[in-house]
Amino acid sequence: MFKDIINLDLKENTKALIVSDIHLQLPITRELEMIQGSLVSRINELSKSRNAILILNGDILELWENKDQTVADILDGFSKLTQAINNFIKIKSHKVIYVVGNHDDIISRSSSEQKSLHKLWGAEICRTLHTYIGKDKIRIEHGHESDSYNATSNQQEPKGKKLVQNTLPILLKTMPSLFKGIGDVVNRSLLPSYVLSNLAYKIVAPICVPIVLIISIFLSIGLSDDRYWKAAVLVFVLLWAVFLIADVLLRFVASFALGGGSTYMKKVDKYQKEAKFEKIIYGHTHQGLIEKRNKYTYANSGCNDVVAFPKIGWMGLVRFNRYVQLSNLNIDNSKKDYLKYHQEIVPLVE
Ligand SMILES: [Mn+2]
Repeated sequence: MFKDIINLDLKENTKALIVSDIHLQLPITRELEMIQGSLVSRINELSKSRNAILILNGDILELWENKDQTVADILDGFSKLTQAINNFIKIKSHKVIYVVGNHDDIISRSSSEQKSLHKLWGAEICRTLHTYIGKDKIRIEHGHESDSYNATSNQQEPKGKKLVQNTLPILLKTMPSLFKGIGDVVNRSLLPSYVLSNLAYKIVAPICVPIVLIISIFLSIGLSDDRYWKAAVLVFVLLWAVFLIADVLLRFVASFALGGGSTYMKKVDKYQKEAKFEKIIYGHTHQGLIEKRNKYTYANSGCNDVVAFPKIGWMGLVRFNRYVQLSNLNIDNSKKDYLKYHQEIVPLVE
């Protein structure tokens, strides 16, 4: 039931909707309910086309974080989405293709999970989807193999999986105020900034600053020596400067060390030299876009998930806001410019 490569011939006037990185898991939160509603309406819209394909480009299900949840559990839980997909495949010329990602990689190895996916969503399952439009060879993959932290080729368990399953739960348990929500940070070079901003806004500013100030003022009055409160203020000014400088330095180091950004794109360029294609459609990074490279076009289907973006906050210290990102790529092979990216960003009120 699982194929390494599916070759797909697109009939004339075919529309394809490509979505990825939804990380569906139970229980259904307010954000997941919003995402489900949006997906249902996009699938219903796609259903109106006679020839239509729904391409689920990996990490649709979150099977790393919750090892006890099965494909069937999650698909049954998201009943509105399952219903919409069932209505979609009732039409004979419609197809659902599930490309396996890293967070749902178990599907590529478990035939019972493949059966659930086939039975409940009517999906054909693969690692790579190949199709042609005109002279263009288009390769559709989740994209984790071009990410050294999540590639499966070199080692048994990718580092990303160990991080999600072993390291992150410990950090969340011991220091929740610093690490909660870190998985929503899209840009890897900002991961240290996220921890630093939590340290500044959740611990230093509301707890440490008032306590030290009160004690120093108390000592200044009690001992009639104003050097105490002056020393405390000086320490905080220095600390503020340290935060600003550390943020810049850590961003710089992380941009090289954590494998995102240009490091990732170099791998994709290298991959194009081996696999030869005119267009590649990835997911995985959660950063949706269509970009012309030297010899090919790189497109990314973004994500349908909660994301955290930085902004400059109080006294120039970076802070993060959470949003729901709803994105997809569309293929319409009746058009010359057949590939389009669309995204919506909905702010979340905490
Ligand atoms: Mn992924």
